[in-house]
Amino acid sequence: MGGTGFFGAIAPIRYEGPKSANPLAFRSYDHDKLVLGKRMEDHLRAAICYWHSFAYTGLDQFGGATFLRPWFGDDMASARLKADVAFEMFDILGFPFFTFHDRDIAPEGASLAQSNRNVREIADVFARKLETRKVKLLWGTANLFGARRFMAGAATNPDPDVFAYAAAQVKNAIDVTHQLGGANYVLWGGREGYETLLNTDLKRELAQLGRFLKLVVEYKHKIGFKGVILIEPKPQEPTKHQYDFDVATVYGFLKANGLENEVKVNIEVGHAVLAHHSFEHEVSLAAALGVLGSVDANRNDYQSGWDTDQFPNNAPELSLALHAILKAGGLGAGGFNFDARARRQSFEPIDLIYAHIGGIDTLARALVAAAAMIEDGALDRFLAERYAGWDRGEGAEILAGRRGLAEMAARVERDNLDPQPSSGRQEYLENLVNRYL
Ligand code: XUL
Ligand code: CO
Repeated sequence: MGGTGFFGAIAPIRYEGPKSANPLAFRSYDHDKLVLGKRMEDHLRAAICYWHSFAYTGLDQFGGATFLRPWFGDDMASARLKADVAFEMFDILGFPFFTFHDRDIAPEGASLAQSNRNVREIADVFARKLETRKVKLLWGTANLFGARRFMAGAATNPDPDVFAYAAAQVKNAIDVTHQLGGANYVLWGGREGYETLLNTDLKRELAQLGRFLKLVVEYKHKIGFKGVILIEPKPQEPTKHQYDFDVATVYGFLKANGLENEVKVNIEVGHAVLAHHSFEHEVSLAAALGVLGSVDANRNDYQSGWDTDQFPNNAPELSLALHAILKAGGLGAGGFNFDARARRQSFEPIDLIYAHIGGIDTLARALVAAAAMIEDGALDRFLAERYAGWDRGEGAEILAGRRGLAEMAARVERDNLDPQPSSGRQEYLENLVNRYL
């Protein structure tokens, strides 16, 4: 037992293969294993998030903290202890990345200047730890939703001084993300939405949000930050109606602000479910629109209607999304960030480890199944054949804009066209997917 002693005698987790009964071993995640010619670790780019693992206390609507962590406190000594424990966990799990909000890593001070100094002080602690480790920063972000001042929104607040305060906080968060070599910077609009239109000027708020995003992009270029700016869609919670509802809504917003080539999306599995989409729908749409950035890996309860942030455990379901990601050429600078928390009864340090082992093993199994789908090619062949008419002849002419309604009408009538449907073969295809799992 070394360091803080928080994790006791838990040794670094190793791959032992699917036959292993050791609960402290990976059974599917073999980081060096080549999948479609690329290391598993490089496909998944897994990250441990700071907030759920080290800041969440176990509280819910009906009860307070159940996690009794020795670093729970509002002082810098606690923040340093938290950083030590966090990096011990990064060492144990060996994932290549981590993520954080500014407020996860350091306490708020008496002024924003002090709060920002606190964040920079812990970022310096991180910087020193990163020198001797392989773990890197996948993304940083600012918490613009927890503090009382943000109750009516950050960028979308009726008070421009709150906008300015949020901008000052984001500037600092981008600065430390840049300093730490972050691969991305995330904006999740936690309070960017509304409860009732009776007190909300929706048109103004959308314009404010657009201005804020433009400022973030401008600043990124000004300081030479090469990471990708990501927006994380979510349909509801905390507000009744969030402006970044889903991938389609965010894309429309980016287009309206001319930012579709500057900003991508960070898609969270549970948020897709809350928007009544499947995760693979959100991934496929983002890929089709050219804005697929990164993933917040978790799962949501299908009945609750609120955000449950559980660890992934359903490989068959995730394999379809992994298939879409592989077809899109991967996540690039993105990765799979475990935006997931152990349940409030799972309060022991070892529960954090079990949770992440299960999460990454699930992703690894889904990845291997998705790679088998690609290698076999049957799914892709089916699609290619189904749409082949668009690759040639009249289909290609229509797409290229060389046929008007009148010309098509003339051809259909002249040739007495009577198109016959062909089977969509859904059950056949579903059976096929099950063969790869
Ligand atoms: C909230 C959520 C956030 C973002 C980062 O539902 O997912 O944790 O991922 O702010
Ligand atoms: Co998230």
